[in-house]
Amino acid sequence: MSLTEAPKRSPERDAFYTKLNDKNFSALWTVLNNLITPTPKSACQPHRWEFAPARELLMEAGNLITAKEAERRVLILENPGMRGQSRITTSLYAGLQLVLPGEVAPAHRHSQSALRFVMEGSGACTAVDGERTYMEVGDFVITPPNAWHDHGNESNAPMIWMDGLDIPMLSFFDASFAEGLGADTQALTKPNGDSQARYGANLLPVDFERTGLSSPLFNYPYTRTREALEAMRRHDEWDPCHGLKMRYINPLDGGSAMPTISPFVQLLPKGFKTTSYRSTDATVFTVVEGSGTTTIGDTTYHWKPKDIVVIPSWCPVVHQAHEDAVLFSFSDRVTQQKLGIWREQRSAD
Ligand code: GTQ
Repeated sequence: MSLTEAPKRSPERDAFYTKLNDKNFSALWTVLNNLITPTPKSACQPHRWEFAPARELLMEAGNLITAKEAERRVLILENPGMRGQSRITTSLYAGLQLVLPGEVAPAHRHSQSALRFVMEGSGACTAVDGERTYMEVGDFVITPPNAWHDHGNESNAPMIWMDGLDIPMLSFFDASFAEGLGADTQALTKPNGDSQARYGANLLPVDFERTGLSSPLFNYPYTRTREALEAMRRHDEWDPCHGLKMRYINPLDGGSAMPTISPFVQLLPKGFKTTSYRSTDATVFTVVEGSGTTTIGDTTYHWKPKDIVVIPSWCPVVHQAHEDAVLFSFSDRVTQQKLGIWREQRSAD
């Protein structure tokens, strides 16, 4: 028996395998090398989606169906190695959502966690658990598991954001629950900015009791993120693999802002080239500012603002910034860390 090679077949063995198959058995030694691989083997492929053609298709969708009829008018980013499975990585889903002026995406809730990363538009809003937030380009917004949420656009321009959800992960665990509210919008029980005031000022209500694993903050505005990155570039050393890379945290415990998804933002200064890096969390990134290239294995992808790139597990990655660049990314790192299976390798050539 070998971890890398299956034993030879023979007519006698094949006959036995057929007999096993009829009784809902199979022989481990015929599949072991594919089950327990020396390093990650994934169907997930690296890929880049350019924003401009994606936007054209979204606008075409906008003429075909309303947000209300669609429930969510989203173009799913299908990983080329896993077509038809609604996955951008093995464990994560991503899509591009369009809400046109005057539209609503009706209130519903589900056990899947969602993040929004705003790509275009200004002043559309999402309501989460009785509170509304208005969204701007670069804002990172969370819908925690089982939270009622609806989206609206009272501005006079289209609003486009990237959705990231843990849909494949919950399918894997057969743990999907969902329901509609039966109304376009949920009742608002809190003033705008309530959670920012309560949890976003390094303060907590004195008798605060935690209810879920998600951050009590649900909008991380880009203006504050960008200011932080800019202030740090004057003092911090650049990390050879990451430039200046930050995690979006849950202020209650410093862990990931979301229970199953790790969101990040990073600054790469003009001319910076990272050293090769790989990790077991397949990562999706989108470009907020700047342009550059990312080499994944032996393929190089050029990127510019709003493009989306997926990096599969354990593929060596090198980023190069042609101008000051800001990348937003997300992966299942926090889940892998909770399970004790996450690995990384710096200088992964
Ligand atoms: O906005 O609630 O891309 O429920 C997929 C499922 C977005 C949403 C998606 C969803 C949503």
